[in-house]
Amino acid sequence: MDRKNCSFESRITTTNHPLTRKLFEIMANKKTNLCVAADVTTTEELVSLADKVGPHICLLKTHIDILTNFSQDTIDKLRDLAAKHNFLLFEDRKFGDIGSTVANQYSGGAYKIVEWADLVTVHGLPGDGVIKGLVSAINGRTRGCVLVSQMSSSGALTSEEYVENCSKMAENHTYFVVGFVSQSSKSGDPRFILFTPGVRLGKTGDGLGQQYVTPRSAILERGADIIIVGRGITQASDPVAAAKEYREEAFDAYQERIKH
Ligand code: S5P
Repeated sequence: MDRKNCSFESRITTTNHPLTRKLFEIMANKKTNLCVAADVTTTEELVSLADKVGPHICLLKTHIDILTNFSQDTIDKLRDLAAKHNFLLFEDRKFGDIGSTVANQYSGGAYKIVEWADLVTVHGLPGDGVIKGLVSAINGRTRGCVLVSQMSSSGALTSEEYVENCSKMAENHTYFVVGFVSQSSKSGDPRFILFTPGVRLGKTGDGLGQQYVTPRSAILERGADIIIVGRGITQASDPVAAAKEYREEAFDAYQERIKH
C-alpha cells in the first residue's frame, strides 16, 4: 500500500495514532488538505483569521510566540474555533533541544503548549530524546508531533541522510509521530502524513531564503498530503477567497493523484 495512491479514508485504519486518524477523518469529511500558517502578530488578527478560514482548513498552524498580546483568552478562543469549524491546532514550535529542556518548554513557560496544541513540530537533530522528552510532558493528553525532516529554505542543511534518519526515528515512535514536514518523501508508509510548506501561487521566493512551489507541484510531484500556506493567504487582499483557491487546487490535485 503506497501512501501516495491511497485515499485519506483508506489510511485511517493503517494507524493507531488517534490524531492521525482524526486528521484523516477531517480531511476526508471536510474535503480539505489545507493547513493555514497563521503568522499574524496579534490575538485579534489570529482569532479573526481562524474564524474566517476555519471552514476551509484541516489544521491551523501557529507561531504563538510572535503574538504581541498572547493570553489565556487567545487559547480559549482558538480552541472554541477549532471545535466550531472542526480543525486541529498545530503549534510550529520546532522543538530542538535535549529531552529535559523540551519537556519544560512544552509544558511550561508563558505558552503551556501541551495544554492546547494537538500537534507540534520537532527537529530530529537532537536524537530521539527530544521525542521522549515531549512525551514525558503529555500527562495522559492526546497529542502528537510532526518531525521536520527537510526544510523549504535555500541552503537548508537537511541532507538525504538526515531525512532517512528522521524516517527511522518516526518508525520507532509511531505512538507520537504523525508525519513529516518535508519537501518530498520517498516513504510510501501510509501511516505518516507529509506536510509541505513553501507553497504559494505566483511567487518563487520571499527574498529571505523561502522557496515556493505551487500546490499542484507540492502534491503531484513531491507527494505532499497537506500543504501549508502562510502569506499566500494571510497577505492576500481577500484571505478567504485565497484560502478557497488553495483548498480547491490542493484537494483537486490530491484526488487526481489517488486516481493513478
Ligand atoms: O521548512 C519549513 C518548515 C516550516 S514549518 N519551511 C517553512 O516555511 N515552515 C513554516 O511554514 C514557516 O515557519 C511558516 O510559518 C510557514 C510558511 O509561511 P509562508 O508565508 O512562506 O507560506
